[in-house]
Amino acid sequence: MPEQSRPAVIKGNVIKGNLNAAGLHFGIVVSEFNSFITNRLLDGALDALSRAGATEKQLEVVRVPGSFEIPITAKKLAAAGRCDAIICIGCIIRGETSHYDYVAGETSRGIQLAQLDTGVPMMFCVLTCDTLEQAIDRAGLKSGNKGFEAGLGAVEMATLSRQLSRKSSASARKR
Ligand code: INI
Repeated sequence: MPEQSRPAVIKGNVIKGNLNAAGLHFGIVVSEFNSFITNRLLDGALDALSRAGATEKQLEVVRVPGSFEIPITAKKLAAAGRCDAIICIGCIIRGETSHYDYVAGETSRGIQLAQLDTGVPMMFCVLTCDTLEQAIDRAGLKSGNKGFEAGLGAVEMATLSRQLSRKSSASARKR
């Protein structure tokens, strides 16, 4: 018989981000393709950042032609060293050809590589939808605004990242 797990008697040192944007700097990369949707996602992200206490001085918005151009732009922005987190906003809608698969696949892969290469957290706020209606639902209608969620996620990851960097430099000093 497998041994039953018992309630934990120790909690461990839990490290978690918070929703206070004070002293942080954010980049937002927005695709112009399907701007009817991406501008609404941008509004949602800005709303979340402002509710977390961010002001305009703490933000920079960079516009790119399409989602495919988001990864290189986010990587360059991260490499410039100003941003604690970057929000990547796009909207890819399935068409009649396989173009969608290439754009969606490379955009998500590129954003993941960009955050792993630079160490700057990047929020994946790129909608990948079969229909325009699905995109509208996620840009402020039935399914909330994914930009707002990404904005909160950016603050949480930026504050978490700062804590982790402080901890690793403190433990390096002890050695
Ligand atoms: N870019 C998008 O952001 N969404 C789309 O739905 C889309 N479609 O369907 O083609 C799209 N294509 C453009 C692409 O991102 C590049 O800008 C283009 O291929 C030039 O590199």
